[in-house]
Amino acid sequence: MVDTDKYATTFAMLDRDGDGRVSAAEFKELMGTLGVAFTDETAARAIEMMDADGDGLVTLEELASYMSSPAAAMPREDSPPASRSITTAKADPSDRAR
Ligand SMILES: [Ca+2]
Ligand SMILES: [Ca+2]
Repeated sequence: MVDTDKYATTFAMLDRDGDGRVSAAEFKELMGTLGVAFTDETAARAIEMMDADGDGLVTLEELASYMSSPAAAMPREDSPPASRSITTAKADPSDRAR
């Protein structure tokens, strides 16, 4: 189980139109407001990394499980997500007790 509450605020920031899903465009826009210039491609890649079911949109649950996974890291330009398949899905939840 993932503590989605912990990421609800972050998710709300990302989900600019409030439809419960974050698109690459929304991600890019958010990064832009944070002063980080993301290209469409970089934003799409970041979404891909978090998009567990591959529908191109990130839900709060996907964001939460991505953020709480040990593999969580910002996308690097030299490491396309396709080459780092998520095989640790069943790994120890490594629950960080507060
Ligand atoms: Ca949205
Ligand atoms: Ca998805």
